[in-house]
Amino acid sequence: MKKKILVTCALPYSNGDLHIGHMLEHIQADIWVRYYKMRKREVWFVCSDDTHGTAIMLKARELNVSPKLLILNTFKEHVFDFQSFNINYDYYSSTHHIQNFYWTKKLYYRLKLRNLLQIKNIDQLYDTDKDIFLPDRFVKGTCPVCYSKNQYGDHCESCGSIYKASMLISPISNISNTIPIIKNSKHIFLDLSILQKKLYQWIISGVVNKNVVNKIKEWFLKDLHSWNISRDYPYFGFKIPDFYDKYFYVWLDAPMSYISTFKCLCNYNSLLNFDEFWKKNSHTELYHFIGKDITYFHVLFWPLMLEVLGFRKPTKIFVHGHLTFQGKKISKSKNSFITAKKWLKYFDSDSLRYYYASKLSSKIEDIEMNLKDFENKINSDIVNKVVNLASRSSSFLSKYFNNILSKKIQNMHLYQQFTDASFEIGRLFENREFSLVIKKIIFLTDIANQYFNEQKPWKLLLTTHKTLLHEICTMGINLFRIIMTFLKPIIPDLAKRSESFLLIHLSWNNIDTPLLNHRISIFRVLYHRIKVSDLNNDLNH
Ligand code: NOT
Ligand code: ZN
Repeated sequence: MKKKILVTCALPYSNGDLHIGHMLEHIQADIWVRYYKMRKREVWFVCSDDTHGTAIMLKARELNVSPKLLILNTFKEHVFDFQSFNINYDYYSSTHHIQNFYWTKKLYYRLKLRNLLQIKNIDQLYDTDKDIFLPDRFVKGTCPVCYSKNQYGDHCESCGSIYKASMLISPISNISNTIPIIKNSKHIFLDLSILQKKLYQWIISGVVNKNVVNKIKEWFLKDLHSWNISRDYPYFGFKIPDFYDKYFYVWLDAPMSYISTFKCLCNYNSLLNFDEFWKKNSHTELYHFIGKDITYFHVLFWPLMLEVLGFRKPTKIFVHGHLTFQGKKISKSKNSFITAKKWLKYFDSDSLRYYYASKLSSKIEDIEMNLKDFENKINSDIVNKVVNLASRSSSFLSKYFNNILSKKIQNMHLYQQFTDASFEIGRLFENREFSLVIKKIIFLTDIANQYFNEQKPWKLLLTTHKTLLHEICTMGINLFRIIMTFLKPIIPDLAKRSESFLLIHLSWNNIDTPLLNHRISIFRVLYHRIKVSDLNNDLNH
């Protein structure tokens, strides 16, 4: 019996639209999940909105709405966008959900019970104009070590030093452009020594990509002190039970949402057993898809939380690189900001899914979105190769054979060569080597089209070669069917249209038997050629 699987993606923040950079991860995970579902594995896929923290509070102020209204509206938009890209979550929740509050409190009480929390008095920068304590990213100043100007509150990009924001020289608040004051307040710190003692071996034992392991060793060398898990009022988040004006830091309750969202799914689906997935020696598998920028939280704090709760640890953490556009991280470059909705104004979702798949691997390198390359790839692979195969075969079938496939195919040997590829393609899907999946599929598609060219069905005389013509076109349709079966996890919309055309359900398990003596439907254009000039014009305005 194959193990059951639980898959998560990183939680998008509730303070803005989803853009195509977010989609990279959700598409990557969704393809993986769809593949396993197609192979009849039991897979559950969950995620939620990340609703707490200073950034969300400030965004709500800017829009002049309450944070609760902001996260509610954003939630609807995010759910809509994910659906539009066929990201098929079994449950999508919110970190503000009561279930998540329950788990966050549970974690807190466990931490307390194990004596892992300490109260310390610390100095922090306070913006008197906006009345908030400034998170490190919201303040800039001169590095106290090398005196470089314009450095963030936690580290210097010029000399690499790490320091406390209160040590910055001439600090300026990024929110109000005023000089912050230093204010002292009590905070709750989580003792991280348990990491060194219990978790180090586990963390470097192969749960993450090799390149990431070196980074982790560096973090351990630098000494892990303690982690501040509280924030002062005003803050949007969950209140800490024993204090009247303290809130849990967003990064404490966000990971809890992996647990609480799954719990919501269990409440909704009574066949699912929560403990089976989360208990210590669980026989299920747990996978997290994340971007490289949040590795720190997932390999250090997250397993620590699981340890304290007495839960299982992740099977693997899949780290990917960022999406870049003209060489810059997409979330940073203002005029190239392509939201999910803007994308769908110009193209369909399959096109983005296909393009990403053609570039994704198990490595953590960044991925460049190049619009010209995108246009070429979609038009050449999907339109000229894959769909062309169906269209050229079906034209004869409808003209002379009433859209009914022949009783045998012309080349069983070639057919088997295609079905045999399913082992390799399956393995590549499992290892997240999607670019190689596409390479292999396009290689097969080229062979199929070449087969058709060599047979020259248009030269066959109906009077003498009708059966041969029938079998060649049936062959073409059958190869198309195999190709679309392999592509189904990547481009589900085109797969659906192909199913309506072939009048079958594309399923991996029955490709060994060719489709014969079967009526297909009239061919209608399955995919339209794309052009990127309109989006380019939009971006340049
Ligand atoms: N909202 C965060 C981000 O960087 C991701 C939270 C992931 C959740 O976009 N948690 N954990 N662990
Ligand atoms: Zn410096």
